[in-house]
Amino acid sequence: MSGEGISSAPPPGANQDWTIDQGWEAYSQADHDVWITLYERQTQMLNGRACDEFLRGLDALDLHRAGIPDFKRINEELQRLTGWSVVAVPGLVPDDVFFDHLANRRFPAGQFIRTPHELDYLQEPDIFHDVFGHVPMLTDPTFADYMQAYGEGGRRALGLGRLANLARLYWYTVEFGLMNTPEGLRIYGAGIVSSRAESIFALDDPSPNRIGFELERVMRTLYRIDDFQQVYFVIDSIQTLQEVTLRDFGALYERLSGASDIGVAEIVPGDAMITRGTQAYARAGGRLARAPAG
Ligand code: HBI
Ligand code: FE
Repeated sequence: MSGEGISSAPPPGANQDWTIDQGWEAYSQADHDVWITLYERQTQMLNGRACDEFLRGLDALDLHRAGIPDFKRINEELQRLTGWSVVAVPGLVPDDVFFDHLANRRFPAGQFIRTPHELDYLQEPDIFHDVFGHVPMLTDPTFADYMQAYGEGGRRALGLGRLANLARLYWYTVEFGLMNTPEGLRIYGAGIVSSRAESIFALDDPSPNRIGFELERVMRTLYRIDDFQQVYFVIDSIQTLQEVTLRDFGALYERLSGASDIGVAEIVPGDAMITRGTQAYARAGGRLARAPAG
């Protein structure tokens, strides 16, 4: 998630906007098998866990069991549904490049896939996280607009020096968001839906706090990139998320520049508690401190 600074040059072989050819024909059978393994274990689990928008998107794109999808194929349907497309990139791209793609309704997706030895944890976003995790939500028209607005807002935040605040909004919504529905809590965050262990932890474990989404609160909250989250923020719907983030953030950034950060396990006055977590998991040292993920 941490970009690599502004205006660094693209790596050799990449275009000026950091895109590369997906090179779909060059994936090996072992690469496709990793996709199939991950795809099957996630889809089995996500009924009743992922939100309807995500599950509908997965169906619409027909991210089938045959292996790594060809972007040419998914882009036809994605273009038709919301005008978005997926473009291949080598890995993390600089913040300004990332925002420019989003503002133009292009989602940059890692071209490579993890090895069979790192099915559960890897640092850089690969094609499974990016395509399975992010792209289904981009078939939802409201979420599609939210992501474009994030790209536009990102360019603005960069200019104003408030990117740290805006990145927290992305983290706690696009990556790790939960949604309150009449059927119960559901996942919409890509970092959760693309992880077997966190898809269970985020909804069922007594450890993390689950708190009603409040924009300013979220933008003040630190996050961790090395383990399961200690707090999840819960929206009522994609529509309400889009409505509260549509307004101009100028005044908000002013207030944030004088406000203190909030720790990952902190509860502050005004929090709408959905679950008060025990934090038992984090206190016991977490996953990565104990043993390699299995
Ligand atoms: N690049 N490929 C890729 N994917 C991301 O999610 C990403 C990125 N560059 C920067 C970035 N995210 C974040 O720093 C911003 O959302 C703040
Ligand atoms: Fe992501």
